[in-house]
Order: sequence, then structure tokens, then C-alpha cells
Amino acid sequence: MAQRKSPSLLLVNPWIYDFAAYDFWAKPLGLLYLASILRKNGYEINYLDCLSPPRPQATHHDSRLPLHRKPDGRGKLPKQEIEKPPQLASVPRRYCRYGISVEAFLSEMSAVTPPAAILITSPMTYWYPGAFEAIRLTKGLFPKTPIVFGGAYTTLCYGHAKAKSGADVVFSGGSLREALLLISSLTGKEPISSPDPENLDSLPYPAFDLIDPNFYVCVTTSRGCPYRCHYCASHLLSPRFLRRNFSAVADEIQFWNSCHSVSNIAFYDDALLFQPENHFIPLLREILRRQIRCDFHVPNGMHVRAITPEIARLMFEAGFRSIRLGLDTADESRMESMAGKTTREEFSRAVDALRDAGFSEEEIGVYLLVGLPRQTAQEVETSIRFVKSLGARPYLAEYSPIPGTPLWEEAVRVSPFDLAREPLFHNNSLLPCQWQGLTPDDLNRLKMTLRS
Ligand code: B12
Ligand code: SF4
Repeated sequence: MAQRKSPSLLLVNPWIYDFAAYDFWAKPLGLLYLASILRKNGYEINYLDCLSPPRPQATHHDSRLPLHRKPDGRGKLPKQEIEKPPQLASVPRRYCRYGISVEAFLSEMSAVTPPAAILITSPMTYWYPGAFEAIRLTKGLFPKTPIVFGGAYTTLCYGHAKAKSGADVVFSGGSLREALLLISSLTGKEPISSPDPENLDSLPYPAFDLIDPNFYVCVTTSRGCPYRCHYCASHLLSPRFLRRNFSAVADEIQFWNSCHSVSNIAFYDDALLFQPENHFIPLLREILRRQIRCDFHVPNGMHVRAITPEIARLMFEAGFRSIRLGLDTADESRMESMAGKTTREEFSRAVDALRDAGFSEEEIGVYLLVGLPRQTAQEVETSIRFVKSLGARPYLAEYSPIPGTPLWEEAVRVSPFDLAREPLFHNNSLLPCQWQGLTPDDLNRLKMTLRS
């Protein structure tokens, strides 16, 4: 009997359209999870990543590639200056398309077997133009194929995506089971293996093998966050806080390390250090016990309060290299008003613990938020001085207002931009809540003080 051919799907990680972009451990983890689940359900997956170097079998070699990478895979993305969207016309900065050229994209597309559905992601709300372009181009090539659009943008700005994207289906939320059922309804293929929404360990490993060459892998040990910082969208993207078993996480890290020779791992958790005695400490001990030799990175801010001398020592011994602490501000009244995540005293103790464990100043990065509603340049400057005085390295994280978060209404009220109508204005590089107390010039000046 002739075997029925598996339906094929095309998954696209689109370009970034922005004033600046850099690959800082940035991979489309949600899309790669989706790819592995769909593969497990018998679909054939074609993957096109506009932000990754072309695969050796690529049909079109872009003259601006290879991308300028560090040995660990971080690095600059190739870019092409493009016209600004009219909403950003008055911004005195260059606007670029980051990633492969449109010619390379079209050439890769033309080699793809017509898919049963096209799945496109979008991680940041203000990066939607890159995804819209991918939707437009794939629709031109495969006019009869349904396009499904998902990711953080479609979840946080569902109405905007539905009205403007041109996608056939706009998917909101983080449920991989629902995403699988949706694809089944479009392709007519019954699901064979559906993930248990209560159990993150029921998910197959994300399909990082599709990114070739792959320098680093992003791992998440949990979804969501038990805290509610006023500026953050974590609870909107993952309403429940769920964790994996630490031993299953160690299995995954060992798998990437031994089967794919990946030696850099970036943790994507929102709350890696929550109740560390049940989770992070056992994971660190397990990594040490199994003698896994990798460099570990934590690009998201870690919880300062949880860092003890024991955790700092275990992290250092396990091979953590770049870490970022989420201090946000050193202004005590704002610290309290922002859900009391930590105090200056706790921060000072955490930095001491990390320094005593062996981390250098360069390795202890500290995120300071800049551009919160009514925040002054003076406050940020004081925070920068405080962090430096303790022997750590401040990094400015410009505030990006997100619909549905507790701080959103205030951001909309004070912003000179029409945030509620236009997600492009969520872009952190615009300093969306700028005012006379903190202007773009102040920001440039603050940036200069960072390394002085
Ligand atoms: C890891 C991370 C990063 C990484 C890179 C991520 C990347 N891919 O580019 C780093 C550390 C670099 C980063 C940087 C920043 N980030 Co960030 N980041 C995250 C974080 C913590 C996790 C994202 C993630 O991968 N989650 C795990 C995967 C599994 O989930 P997912 O991708 O959402 O996918 C799920 C669904 O959406 C769905 N899905 C996804 N794609 C598709 C496609 C289809 C077709 C379907 C059906 C479904 C589907 O499937 C998944 C199942 O659960 C989120 C917070 C969060 N909890 O999501 C913030 C978040 C996205 N970041 C945010 C911000 C503010 C930033 C910064 C601006 C911070 C700053 N001020 O400097 C920078 C900007 C970067 C830049 N300009 O270059 C905001 C969003 C802002 C916005 N307006 O959109 C978030 C929401 C955090 C917050 N503050 O609330 N970030
Ligand atoms: S900022 Fe961090 S700690 Fe606060 S709610 Fe978001 S993920 Fe949780």
C-alpha cells in the first residue's frame, strides 16, 4: 500500500526592522518548540530563519553574509537601511532591516515544496513590520496556503495583528497544545502526540538542529513568573508559573552538549532563581555531578534577593560566564513602588557573594531601567554610580511599555507618542516615555557615564 506523504509546513523567523539590533543570545524559542512538536506529529518541517547564517545547502548565498559572529555565536546581524515607516519619520536615526536579504529569502522560498500551512512568529510588539513583510512575501509565493501568525506580538497586540497583518489566522497565547490543534484543523491531520499543558517535561526539546550552524542553544527551565513587576508582561504571556524537573533540564543540556557539540547555553527563564533550594541549586549540583562542560549565560535579569554565597559559588563552579542581575533602580522609594523586588542592601550582599565566588566586575552585569514614566535622569545616574561603587557593571535597559501591564495606562498618559494606537512606539530605543526630566540627550549622556 502506498504510504501517505506527511504534510509539510513552512516555519519562518522573520527579519527585525529596528534602529538597532544585535544577536545577544536571541533565538525564536517558541517557534522552535512548535517545530519539534509538529515534527513529532508527523509533519515535515521547512524552516527559514531570516536572522541566522544560511544553511550550507542554501540556494542563494548572500554577499553580506556570513554574519559577524563571536565564537560563541553572539554578534552583529547584517543590515540594510530601509525607509522608515511614516509613524517614525521624525526620528533622527537610521532604520534597518536586520537579517538576510530579500533576494536570499525569495530564493530559499522558491526551493520549498508548497506547504500545507505557513507559521510565522514575532517576538517583540514593535518588530511587527519584519513579520508583516514575511507574511506579504510568502502570501505572494503561496497564495492558497493559510498563514498562521503567533508569538508575543500577536498575544499582546491581538487586535492590531488581526487588523493589519494580512495573516489568515492570528494566534494569541502560549499554549502549544492549542497551536497543534489549530494546525491539525488547517491540515486535516489528526494529532498523534499532544503535549501535556501541566507538564513542561512532556515537550520535546526545541528543534535547534534546524539552525545550522548552531553556536548556542537557549534553554528554559520554567514558564511564567510568580512576581508581578509593574512594567512586565510575563503573566500575560504565561499566566501560570510552571517548572521543569531539574534532572530533565540537566538531560537537555547534556544532550545539546554531547550530541550537538553545543558549548554555550543561554537560560531564557523569567524566574530562574525563584525558591532556588527546590530548583536552581539542585540543577547546579546536577550539572557539576555530571561534569557537563558548558559556558552558561543568563541574559534575563536574575532575582537579586535569591543570590547567596552558596548559589554564587555553585554558579561559578558550574561555568556561568555572563550573568545579569535585575536591579531596575537603586532609588528606594521606586524600588518599593515597583513591587519591592529587592533592596539596596540585598543587592550589595548579592554582588559581594558573586565577587567572593570569583566573578569579575565585567561578568556581573546589572540591568537598570531607564525611561520609566516620570523617572529622572538624576535617578538613573545615582543608580549607575551605586552599581559601579559595588564593583559590578551597569547596563541600561530602556523601558518598553507593554499593553495590559500595570504601568501601561500611566505610560500612555505621559508618553509623547500615541502608544495605544501604534505598537511601533513601544520601541525601547525611542525612549517612549521621554519628558523634560529624561530626554534622549540625557540618555546619551548617561550612556557615556556607563564606562567612564
Ligand atoms: C528571552 C527574552 C529576550 C532575549 C531574546 C529573545 C528573542 N528571541 O529575541 C533577550 C535577552 C535578548 C531579550 C531582549 C529584550 N527584551 Co526580551 N524577553 C525574553 C523573554 C524573557 C522570553 C521570550 C521567550 O523566548 N519565551 C519562551 C518561548 C517558548 O515563548 P514565545 O517565544 O513567547 O512563544 C510562545 C508563544 O508565543 C507561541 N508562539 C511563538 N511563535 C509562534 C508562532 C506561531 C505560528 C504560533 C501558532 C505560536 C507561536 O509558542 C510559544 C509557546 O508558549 C520575554 C518574556 C516572556 N516571558 O516571554 C521577554 C520580552 C519578550 N522582552 C521584552 C523586552 C522589553 C526586551 C528588551 C527591550 C529589554 C530591554 N529594555 O533592553 C530587549 C530588546 C531586544 C532588542 N531590541 O534587541 C518584553 C517585550 C517588549 C515588547 N514591547 O514586545 C518581554 C515580553 C519581557 C517584558 N518586559 O515583559 N529578551
Ligand atoms: S520583571 Fe522579572 S521578576 Fe518581575 S514579573 Fe517580570 S519576569 Fe517576574
